[in-house]
Amino acid sequence: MSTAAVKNSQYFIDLEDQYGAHNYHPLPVVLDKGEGVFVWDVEGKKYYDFLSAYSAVNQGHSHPKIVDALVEQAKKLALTSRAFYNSKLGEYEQKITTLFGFDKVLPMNSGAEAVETAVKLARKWSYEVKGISENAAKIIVCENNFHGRTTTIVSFSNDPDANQNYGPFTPGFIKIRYNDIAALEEVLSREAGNIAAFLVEPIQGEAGVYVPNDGFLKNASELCKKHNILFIADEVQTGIARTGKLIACHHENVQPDILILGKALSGGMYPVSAVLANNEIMNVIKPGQHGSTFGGNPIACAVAVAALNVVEDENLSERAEKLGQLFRSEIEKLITKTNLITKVRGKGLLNAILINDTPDSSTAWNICVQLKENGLLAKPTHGNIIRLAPPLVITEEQLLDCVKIIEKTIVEYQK
Ligand code: IF1
Repeated sequence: MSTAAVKNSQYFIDLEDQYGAHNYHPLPVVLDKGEGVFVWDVEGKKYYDFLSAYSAVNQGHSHPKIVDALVEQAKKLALTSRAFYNSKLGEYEQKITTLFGFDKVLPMNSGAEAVETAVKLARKWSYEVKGISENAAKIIVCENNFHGRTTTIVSFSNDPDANQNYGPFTPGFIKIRYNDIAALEEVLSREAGNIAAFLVEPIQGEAGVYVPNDGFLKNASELCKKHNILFIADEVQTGIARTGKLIACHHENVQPDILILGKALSGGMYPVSAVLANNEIMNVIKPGQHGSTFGGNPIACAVAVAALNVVEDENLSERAEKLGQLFRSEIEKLITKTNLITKVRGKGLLNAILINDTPDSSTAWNICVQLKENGLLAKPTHGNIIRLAPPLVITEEQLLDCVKIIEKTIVEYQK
């Protein structure tokens, strides 16, 4: 065979299959290029991206302003560690704290690291400020949560894929049903004295874009306040304009005690995550007590400032709100014409359609393969649900074009 083997999709799939750990089962498409709402595979086929790297690419692929920030900063200074000050961190910290309304930020890289940081911060606060006795602090979490992949985080997952045979697990977590204010009240009335925090996703992403009842977040945050418990919002996926507000908590005028951000904080350009809190909480962590080699590095700071500026300059929250309503109303129309989709739900441009089949059937997967053939990329999540989350820079015309692709795919699939 000639040495110039064709580097087609199959070539790259085979390489990953042979040399990479099998911890993912990707759709069979090999992406090579992205711009705005579009991605292209190695054969040059163009797709609408309706995953946005799990809501990391809210600002669109390779946004020129974010690319420029990355390139300029990479040429100048990439990494100093936190052993020294750098000329990018302070202004980034000022920007993010002002925008989200907190005294301070603690910069990390991945979402999971930021969740870990929030857990450590809440525990430390609970011993040093609230006065819980040593090692007794508990954190309330929700069933079907997804907060990342570290050993502590999977310790409080109830998804067997996430935690089976990864034990022993970190103790100190109490699980309640999501969207169940009575369950929260019950735990708090029983043992609020030993509880540090309530950790919650404002919309459960991995569970299938599960939106809680109106008032749940507000009531939960008020209960927490009443019992001197920190309300921690994991907005790694819902944050940064995705749901039609800067953070999903703003839909209910809730300001969390601790806010966790990641993903779109960098427009997906670079791993950048953040934990925000006010001084009374954040000041319990002293020099040497937490950190990260890369957290707060100059590239991350430059990229995040650019990514946040794009969110503001291009009114991405308002766009997500308006286009999300349009999208759901269009899908509602489709539902009247098919029995393959039973429901559309979501907020802003974080939506999901429920497929009319058993949770363990492969219908959602097969539909996603067909969507791919028709030029739109989406991924099924738990229980025959398809998450639909395009970059927020999508235009109304493009969105309606995507509705047509979805409709065509569903109609074809039924035949
Ligand atoms: C994967 C899901 C999305 C998150 C919330 C923390 C993290 C995530 C609310 C951790 C990450 C990702 C990870 C990704 C799949 C993806 C996901 F399907 F698993 F649930 F987005 F919907 N908090 N979610 O959603 O952030 O450490 O990954 O930066 O492949 O595991 P990370």
